[in-house]
Amino acid sequence: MAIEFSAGTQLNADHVSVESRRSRATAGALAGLLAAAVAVGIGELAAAFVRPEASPIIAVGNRVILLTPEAVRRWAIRQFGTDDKSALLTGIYIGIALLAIVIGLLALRRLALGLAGLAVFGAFGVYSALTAHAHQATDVVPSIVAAAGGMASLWWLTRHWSEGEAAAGRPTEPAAASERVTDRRQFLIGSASMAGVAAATGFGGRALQHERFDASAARAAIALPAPSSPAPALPAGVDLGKGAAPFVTSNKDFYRIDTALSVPQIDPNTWRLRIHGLVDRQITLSYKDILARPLIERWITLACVSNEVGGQLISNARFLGAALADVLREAGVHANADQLVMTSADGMTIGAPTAVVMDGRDSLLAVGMNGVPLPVEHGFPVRVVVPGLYGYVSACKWVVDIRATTFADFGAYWVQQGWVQQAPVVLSSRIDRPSSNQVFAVGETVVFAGVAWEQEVGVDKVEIQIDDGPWVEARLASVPSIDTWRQWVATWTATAGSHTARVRATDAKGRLQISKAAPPYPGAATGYNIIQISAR
Ligand SMILES: Nc1nc2c(c(=O)[nH]1)N[C@H]1C(S)=C(S)[C@@H](COP(=O)(O)O)O[C@H]1N2
Ligand SMILES: [Mo]
Repeated sequence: MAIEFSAGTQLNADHVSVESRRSRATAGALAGLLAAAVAVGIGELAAAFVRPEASPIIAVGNRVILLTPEAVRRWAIRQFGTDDKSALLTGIYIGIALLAIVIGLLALRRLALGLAGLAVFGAFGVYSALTAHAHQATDVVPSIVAAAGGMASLWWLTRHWSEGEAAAGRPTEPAAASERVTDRRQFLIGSASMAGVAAATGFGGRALQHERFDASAARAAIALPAPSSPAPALPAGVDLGKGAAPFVTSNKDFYRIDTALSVPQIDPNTWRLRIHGLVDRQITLSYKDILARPLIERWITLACVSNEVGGQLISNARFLGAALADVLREAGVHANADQLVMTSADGMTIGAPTAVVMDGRDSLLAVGMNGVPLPVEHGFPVRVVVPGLYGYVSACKWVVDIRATTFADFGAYWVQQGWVQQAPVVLSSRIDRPSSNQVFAVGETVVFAGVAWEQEVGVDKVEIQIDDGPWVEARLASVPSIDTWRQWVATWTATAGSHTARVRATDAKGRLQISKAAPPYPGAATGYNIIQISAR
């Protein structure tokens, strides 16, 4: 650290001013950063006594997500994929650090300005907490306490620095030199302790949040009942073993897309699902009620509408759950209720077409995934899964409310962002192997492998084309149902030069995949997955 505080040296006037300006800037930046760190830490600790979502960082992050234009959000998903949340949090920390430095520098000039800066910070936290979906009144507390802690720290640090500076400005006064040393020493000791306080409250607060709110212990205690209608045994040959994505995606590899910066931690014992709106009778189900229903288990491939051609935002798992259509029939959904608006514990709304959900497909109130209770980040305790619909119009995680209404009456979250209102999965195919730009030897047998999907319809044919050659039919893997993706494999003998390889699928209704390239927004990407390879 470049803070100069040895009082004995007598420097010439020019040197002193440059030197002291430099150390003043360092001190200001340090004071600002430490004040912000203390604020963030105290905010985390306070959130441990309210709830994790009330952490100022999380509240502000969620607000930033809501304030971010949809185009930027799409860019972030394209750039960072499922790491979009860490990218956002990193951005927020960097932003806070930069603002904190400015606030610290201001504070050394005029303390009131620095304090006002921190107050604005706190106010933004309060505003974020108050405007979050599904917020609670006490959510503002951590932001207020955090701002107060940050302001106190800034005040203390700048006071000690300024008093040291004032003493340094009275060089003829015999007591001044030692006063300056004492103040500078206090500034440094204070800084170190504040760094300690920030780390202890920050990390301790996070740990305490986990301790008090983590749903994983409750999840671990759950024994899922056996399904009354088990998933079909996987036929031989669902995996061709040639480099396509594995037929079953493990829970840890399953893609994750949601707006939840802090994953909702729900106690299954207090969880309730309310079904209401345009229904004959409102129904409220507990987790036990769901488990007591006949459970069905199905292989279902879930896809995200934001998936680019060739993208990874699609996975396949064995889901276990209660039949959603049965529950809706018991509630007596009115004929005019063309939309089911599902709300999650964090306030996300997802709207699905009632007719599609109830057309006989295996729409689930899912509780299990690949033989275990739903992972917390995939919607524990209960989520919706509707085969054949993109996640954003069906697969509500942490679902707590289903309201029968109309599309005319309500636009769900993503639809308000401009995504199309109703979105059946589009017939698509992907090349998983070889990787783009891979180089082969002339005469070598090149193995192409990948997956194709159109849930609820099924894939009947996959073809690859090298350059302008003929379309060559690939060998298809077996599938347990039309609700999953399907592996394919094809071979080609490499000829010299660089080549373009493309893939296309035909569905069980004989329809060819759309060749026109279009980006995901506003209603699913189309176009063939194309890669370049070469041989020499
Ligand atoms: N509560 C909630 N549910 C949600 C979302 C969300 O942001 N919040 N995202 C949806 C989207 S866009 C998709 S693609 C799927 C992804 O589910 P997964 O994360 O389990 O793969 O969840 C859907 N359900
Ligand atoms: Mo999605």
